[in-house]
Amino acid sequence: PTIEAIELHRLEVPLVRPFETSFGRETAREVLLVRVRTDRGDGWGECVAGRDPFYSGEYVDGAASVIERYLAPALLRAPRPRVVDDGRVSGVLIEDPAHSAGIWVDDREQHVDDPAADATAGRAAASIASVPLAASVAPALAFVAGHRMAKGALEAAVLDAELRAQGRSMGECFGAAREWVECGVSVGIAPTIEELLDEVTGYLEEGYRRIKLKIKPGWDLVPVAAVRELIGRDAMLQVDANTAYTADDIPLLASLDPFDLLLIEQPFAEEDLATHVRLAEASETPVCLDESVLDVTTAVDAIERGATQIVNIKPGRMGGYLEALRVHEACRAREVPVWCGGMLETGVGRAANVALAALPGFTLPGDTSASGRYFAEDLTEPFVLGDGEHRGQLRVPDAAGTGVTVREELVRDWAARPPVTVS
Ligand code: OSB
Ligand code: MG
Repeated sequence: PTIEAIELHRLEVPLVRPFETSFGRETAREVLLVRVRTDRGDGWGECVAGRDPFYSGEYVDGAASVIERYLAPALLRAPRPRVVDDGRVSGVLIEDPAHSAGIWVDDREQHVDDPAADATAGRAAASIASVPLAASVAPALAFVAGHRMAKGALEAAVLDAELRAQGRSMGECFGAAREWVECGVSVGIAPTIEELLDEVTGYLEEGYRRIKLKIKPGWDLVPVAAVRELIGRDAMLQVDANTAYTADDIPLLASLDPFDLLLIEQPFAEEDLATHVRLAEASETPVCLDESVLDVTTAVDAIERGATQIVNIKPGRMGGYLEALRVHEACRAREVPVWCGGMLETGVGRAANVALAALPGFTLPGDTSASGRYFAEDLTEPFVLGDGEHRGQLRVPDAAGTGVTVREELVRDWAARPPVTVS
């Protein structure tokens, strides 16, 4: 396909209940959707940036601005990618006037005659070569520093359009290993312990397989102890601090060990791997990075240094699904379990996350909750937890692209600003 225009849609979607973390409280999701129009049909992507630059430096006004001013114009002018598949190597070559040799997208050359070549790497290499337009997005946008969430939204929209044109699903493209994925739920900081326990009870009744509690200084040991007592020894429980602690808190965090948590997520600052290493050494509970993992390079570095024993994969934070696939592979090769994080996505982003969570390295339940955990009404057909043998699971969409349909009347009705078109 050829990209003809890029539209930005800004919406505000109320949350069914406020979501409070160590960095703030949200009562509505400010959504930025990107629609890519091509000569072979459209694709949609969701930007995961929040209203404020509190989780990371990115925020939705900034993402919309950088897309409109820099990223969308560059993508519309980008050279067409060329697929190279000569039986020995397969990948995507982008001929860039600034690089005499062009840019080679796939970093894992697949030598098909090499018996030592890893079968998983081969599958992923093939999947990238099958979506040359999506694979060309990151290189075309690399001249802009940072802004991974903005770039990831564009890549997701291009990937959706390209796969729809091929009649292929995201799950098939990514290499999904299952048709249903196990779901956890991320539980915000509550006004009281009683309200927290009520909320957790409701989620367990709905079937969620794992509870994640948001914690911060002053809201940690007591809620963790209360929820562990409520749900019993065997239920999966983990915590997420969103960078709220410092090195002085290592003894306090290590004192969570008796509660048998699956993991403790990002207790310290994004750039502070060293303190995460110290906690990992001082505590039995595995440390899991979220904010610190920006791409495959930072993921491998954090693993090798001992700063993370488990990785939260959020494609938006890593600049897109194709980089998320690389992180998944790197973790799998090192036997590091991964799980799919969430950013309160609507059905647009959720559909792609659920497809990603079906990959073999995703061995822990993700923050891929049902639509109803966030919204009374979703922008797509809702994601609903299964029952019977699929209790606590979501089905991986199998129709082309994301596999879900954006309800355009809702995009209009819930618009917070007029749409912007770049062409
Ligand atoms: O740290 O995982 C996080 C939501 C917004 C920003 C950051 C985070 C979260 C969540 C919710 O924990 C995950 C979800 O249910 O989408
Ligand atoms: Mg997190």
